[in-house]
Amino acid sequence: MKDELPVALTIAGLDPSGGAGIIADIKTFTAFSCFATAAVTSLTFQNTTGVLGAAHQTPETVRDQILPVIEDFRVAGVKTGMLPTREVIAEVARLFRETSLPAPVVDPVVRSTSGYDLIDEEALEALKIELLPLAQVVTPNIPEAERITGLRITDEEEMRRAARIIRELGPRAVLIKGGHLTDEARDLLDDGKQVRVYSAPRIETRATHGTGCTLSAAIAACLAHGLSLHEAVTRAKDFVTEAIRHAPLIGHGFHPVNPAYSIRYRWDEMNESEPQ
Ligand code: PXL
Repeated sequence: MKDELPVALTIAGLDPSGGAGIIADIKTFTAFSCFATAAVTSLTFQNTTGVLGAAHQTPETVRDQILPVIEDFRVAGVKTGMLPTREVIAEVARLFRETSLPAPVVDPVVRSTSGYDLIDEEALEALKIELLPLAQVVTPNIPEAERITGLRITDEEEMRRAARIIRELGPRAVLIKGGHLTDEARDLLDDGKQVRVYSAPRIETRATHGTGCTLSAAIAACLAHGLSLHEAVTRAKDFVTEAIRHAPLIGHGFHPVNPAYSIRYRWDEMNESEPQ
């Protein structure tokens, strides 16, 4: 029987202001009826206006968070987000090679929306060499795809070329998010057999903090439920559009998306029945 509540794991950074990183991932897993688990790779200091700094975890503390979880639970879906150092990436890659963890959705987080480098240059190389070959799917946005390939990407043809180059690094599939490019949010999935384009209306908004984290977590959750990658991307993209639409306009910078828009413990129902 399929698990009703499959366990999903995020290995990512903590954004204490709640918009991105593991907090966005946990909300997303929960919205997709997964049981959320999380290992912190870096404690960042930030709000919606920018990132002030970060205290990175060590390979040992990352491993020591993950091992007890996978010894106890069968993890059905995994995503990785901010992996700040070469050493943390090497350890995470080793865990994927040596344990029962399923192949991850890798969100190759490089820089925050506000322009802060969340990982260093050595870490980018380690990501390419050590982690991408183990990925089920890797989900760069345009700037990340440019950093990984060294290409300038200004149109869909160049997105296709970049996807092919990234696929040659070893992941089973590559999803390049074209949101930075055109009037539509057009994403391109290359799985080696087929190239598909997924399109959604681009919403004119400053509520974009956490979109990448939410998308990759939603894909991992759908894969944990046993959906195909195509179905997972379709549902995840639709979910991100809704999370942007329902974003609370809080904070003075890029507002956080709201992956919890559908989660309420009878809140509306109970408050509606209360006398004014
Ligand atoms: O959106 C990329 C991202 C991922 N993870 C963490 C972040 C950010 C952006 O700020 O803070 C922890």
